Amino acid sequence: MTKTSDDYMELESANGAHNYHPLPVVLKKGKGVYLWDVEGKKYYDFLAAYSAVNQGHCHPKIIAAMTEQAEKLTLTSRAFFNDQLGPYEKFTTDFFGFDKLLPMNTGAEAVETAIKIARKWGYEKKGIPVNNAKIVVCENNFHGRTTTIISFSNDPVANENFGPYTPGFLKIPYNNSTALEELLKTEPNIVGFLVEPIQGEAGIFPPSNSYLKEIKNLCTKYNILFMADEIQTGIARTGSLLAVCGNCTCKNSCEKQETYQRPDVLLLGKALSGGTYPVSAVLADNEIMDVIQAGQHGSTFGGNPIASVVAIAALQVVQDENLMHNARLLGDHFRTTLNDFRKNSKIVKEVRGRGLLNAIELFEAPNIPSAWDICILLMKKGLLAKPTHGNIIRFTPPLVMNKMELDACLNIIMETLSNCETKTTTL
Ligand code: IF1
Repeated sequence: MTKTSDDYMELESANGAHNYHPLPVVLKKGKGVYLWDVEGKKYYDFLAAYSAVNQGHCHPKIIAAMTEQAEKLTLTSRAFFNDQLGPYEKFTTDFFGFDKLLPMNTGAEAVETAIKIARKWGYEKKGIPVNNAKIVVCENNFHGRTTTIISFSNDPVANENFGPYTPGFLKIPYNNSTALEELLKTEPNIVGFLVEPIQGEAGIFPPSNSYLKEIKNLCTKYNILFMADEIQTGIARTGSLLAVCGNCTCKNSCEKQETYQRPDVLLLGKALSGGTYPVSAVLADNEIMDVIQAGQHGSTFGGNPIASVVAIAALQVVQDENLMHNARLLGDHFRTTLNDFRKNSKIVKEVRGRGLLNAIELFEAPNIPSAWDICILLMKKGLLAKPTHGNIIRFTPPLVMNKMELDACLNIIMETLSNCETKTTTL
């Protein structure tokens, strides 16, 4: 007998750890901007697996690269060389303009890698007394789920009862370069500043226009590493190749561009594989990356042949289809349209974002539906988006969406919100 959505949800509930609370939809197929559930209902994907599927579901070029490689060689470990890692490292360091790449699998591993690099660089290149290195992070950061990373989270849901916590992190408010400078003036053992160029989990908060430039300058002035976590914001999501590229839409990050605030350490994940495979990477120049020598860091799967070919294909698609440009145009249209709607709305408090990394924040009141309620209504109308923090909805579709599809989605969103407005007045 064929299983229904309810059957699959029951199976997970009975046999899987309850570490997620998904929307009640069971998906079995994806193509481009569309997803289908097990009953065959079609949806617009407005999450894109948290920006991992920027290139759209099952992009034929990425899938072809993956399946062709899967039939040849999947994993050698780094005990031996393989014929795909070198070409991938060459392609990707050229693509982003760094000397070296260190391959890992998940975003959290890339963050852990960056932390290890920064500490070792601090001891060996900066002469910080051993075991005294400090890394500055921001309040409301999200960098992953490992014990060290949650140690510097200030979200109790993420870190409560998971202590003892890893020491060596200092927290400052996000989007406040003065706070960074104050700290740098007084604390000599700082080795780096780890930051999301646009905070994601916190609710999609683009910083002020000058913030990235200010923090980049401070990192240079005080000789600490500017470590940009672009795991979510990178790879065309925000309308440029990287969020640190600013308003440049060229196909490669380029140092000539005035708006480009080049990080010392660049962290990538998610869309580096187009959501087909866990692929993450840390990029840096030689004087930084060379602190890591044989045996000091690694991973069984990091740099495997499938990941290597998949990542090249995924980046090639971003470039060939100029997804940064599309993300920028559609993102502007998305925010303009919803901001017009907001002017007459009693439930939409704010529309914000950059490129196709957007969120709407709802007013909170007993008669106003929650973000969850609205996501359920959107789901019924065939659009999948994700609530965060009770009153925020993230809207992050695959970047291969076209204007007609986006307009259809905007109609679904505004119709759903309008229905709630009508109900709000009668309550
Ligand atoms: C979950 C959010 C997205 C990240 C940044 C590192 C990682 C992430 C900036 C770790 C991961 C995820 C993981 C996902 C929810 C999610 C998320 F809502 F929390 F903020 F994307 F929007 N740096 N982000 O955003 O990467 O180890 O997961 O590969 O369910 O925890 P990972």
